[in-house]
Amino acid sequence: MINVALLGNPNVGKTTIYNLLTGSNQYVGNWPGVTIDKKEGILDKDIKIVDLPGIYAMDTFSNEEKISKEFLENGNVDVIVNIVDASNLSRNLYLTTQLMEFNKPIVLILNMLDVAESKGIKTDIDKLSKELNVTIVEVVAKKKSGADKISAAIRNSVNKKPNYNHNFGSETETYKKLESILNKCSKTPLNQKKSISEKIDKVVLNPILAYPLFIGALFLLFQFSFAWVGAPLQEGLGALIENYLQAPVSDLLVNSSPWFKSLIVDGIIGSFAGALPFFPLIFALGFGISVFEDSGYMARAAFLMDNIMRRVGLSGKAFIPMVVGLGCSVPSIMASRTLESEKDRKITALISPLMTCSARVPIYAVFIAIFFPKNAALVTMSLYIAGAVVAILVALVLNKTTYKKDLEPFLLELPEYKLPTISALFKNTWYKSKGFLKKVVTIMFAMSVVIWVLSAFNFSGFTEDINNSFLASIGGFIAPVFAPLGFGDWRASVSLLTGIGAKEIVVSTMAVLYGNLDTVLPTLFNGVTAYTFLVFSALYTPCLSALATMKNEFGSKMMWISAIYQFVVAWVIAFLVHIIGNAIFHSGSIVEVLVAGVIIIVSLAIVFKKFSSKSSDCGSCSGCASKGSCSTEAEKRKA
Ligand SMILES: Nc1nc2c(ncn2[C@@H]2O[C@H](COP(=O)(O)OP(=O)(O)OP(=O)(O)O)[C@@H](O)[C@H]2O)c(=O)[nH]1
Ligand SMILES: [Mg+2]
Repeated sequence: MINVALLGNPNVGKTTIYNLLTGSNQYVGNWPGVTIDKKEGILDKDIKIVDLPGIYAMDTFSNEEKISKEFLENGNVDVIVNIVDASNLSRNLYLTTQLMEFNKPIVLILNMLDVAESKGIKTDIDKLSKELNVTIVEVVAKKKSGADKISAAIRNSVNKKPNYNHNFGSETETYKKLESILNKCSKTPLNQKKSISEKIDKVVLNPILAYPLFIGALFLLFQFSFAWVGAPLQEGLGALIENYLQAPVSDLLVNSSPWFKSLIVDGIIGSFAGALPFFPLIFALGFGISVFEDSGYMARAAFLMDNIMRRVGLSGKAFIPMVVGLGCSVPSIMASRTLESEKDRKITALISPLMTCSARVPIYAVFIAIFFPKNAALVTMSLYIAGAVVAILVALVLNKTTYKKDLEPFLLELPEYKLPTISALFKNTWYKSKGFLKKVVTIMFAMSVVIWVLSAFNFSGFTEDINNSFLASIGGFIAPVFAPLGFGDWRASVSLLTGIGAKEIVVSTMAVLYGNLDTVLPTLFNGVTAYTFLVFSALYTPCLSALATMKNEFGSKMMWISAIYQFVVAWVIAFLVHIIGNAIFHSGSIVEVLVAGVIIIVSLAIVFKKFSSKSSDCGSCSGCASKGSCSTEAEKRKA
């Protein structure tokens, strides 16, 4: 077996090439730090390929970079396949010079030739290959070609003794030698036209337009997924299941025992009817987020958020795990590995699950369709924003109390904008949404049956009156916790409790316990309590998988902190929403409410100002002082 390690700077296409070589489907995205763990695959039966997190240089600090470094130092590596971005050679080859020190055969892959070409960069490959004494293969990995060339180059070089003729010396000396080699081998046009990315950034990062555009993009995302795709398809699918599955099966079982009919119709089909129709919505939302990620806009959003993040003591990089959290909290907790300091990693892992994950989306969809159909996108957006704002406030408090430490520089590289391919978009969307389908047929199905058993029986046997069931007794016990929030109904409490297993289960439990949600929920909730329920659902305790991930990454103490603090925060905020909502809609004059509202907002602003002090610049390079961020890692290193 030939052991090959794929190494290179972040976001140069390592995973794209890994997928190409091994036929795998690992996640690819247009920002640095997508891969955070090593992955193994096989090429032609006898070549083992290991995909690794991107790494800028060997003197590395973040956790995922350490994984690559340690693998190279301790792992079994016969050939290093070093992938470089042909449009950014000088920075990429700096790592190559460091890889040479391991004295292993290197195959250098020049990827992104299309981008280099569009920038007018021309490289003499033969010359460069001679200068560096390495085999070079040119590819455009995105076009899915070049696997044969790479495989041949690996076989050719595996038994060759490396003979690297450059001693690159210290960091600056290095850079100097590399520059002189590149001057000989590569030509970049002097009057380089502004690249398309630069032109787009003039608008997207414009100080006045950037934030309205960001909010507009989010609004469009929710309008598209909730109102345009989610709602109509949800209704259609729901009707299909009801008319063509639930009703006929119910007719079929007309002569069977009531408990058996109830198990099949209410327990099993009821739970599917309560969950499956949300799949189009989750798919559409995943699609929209994938467009943000693949196009390169997400990295810009992180850049825009850097200012706000700094005020709460975090780097803009923390925003990426938060965006990942819009899909699922599990990868978002893991994505916090890309942050340099332990403090940042812990805070980010604690706040990311406050972002609305896709599993919470069905809860929003059910309540919004019933209570706020005319303002679907606005109400949805308010819940997403609530998650983000609470996350930022929690970070602020943690930073001021528990995890005090100096700020680190923001080192997120802005990738080129790329037009995402349809196949890549669908792959990424499927990656985000397949978990929902899997849960519908596994945990949700199983939980629904358990819920049905507990709701259909008591010590005397089968009961048609759900209020006499085992579950009613359990629910009655926990319902008082939620009574001050306005939804002390035991069935709502039980649904929230099952949501700690997985958030998708909340609606399927409601479907089993309430039957037809459209007719029952309006008798138990009004606009204010419905919104309060949504706010609580948006913020409370992450699911068991997220808590297990927290334990794996940070230990059990963090797991318990995460579970308990989110419950408390959700409860307190939902309580405030309930009181304020009632004040606005159910009591007092509008003037009283407005005055009270202004007083509360001003007080919150004072508290926020008191806690947050604008951090000074990191001082690492002049770029930070003027732009608030290093545009490239290399600039920082050079500085
Ligand atoms: N234009 C162009 N884009 C490419 C090419 N190869 C990969 N990409 C895109 O570059 C981005 C990064 O690709 P990845 O394969 O995730 O890069 P990576 O090196 O694994 O990134 P990290 O895991 O973050 O270190 C994705 O948007 C890819 O679609 C190419 O040859 N040309
Ligand atoms: Mg990768």
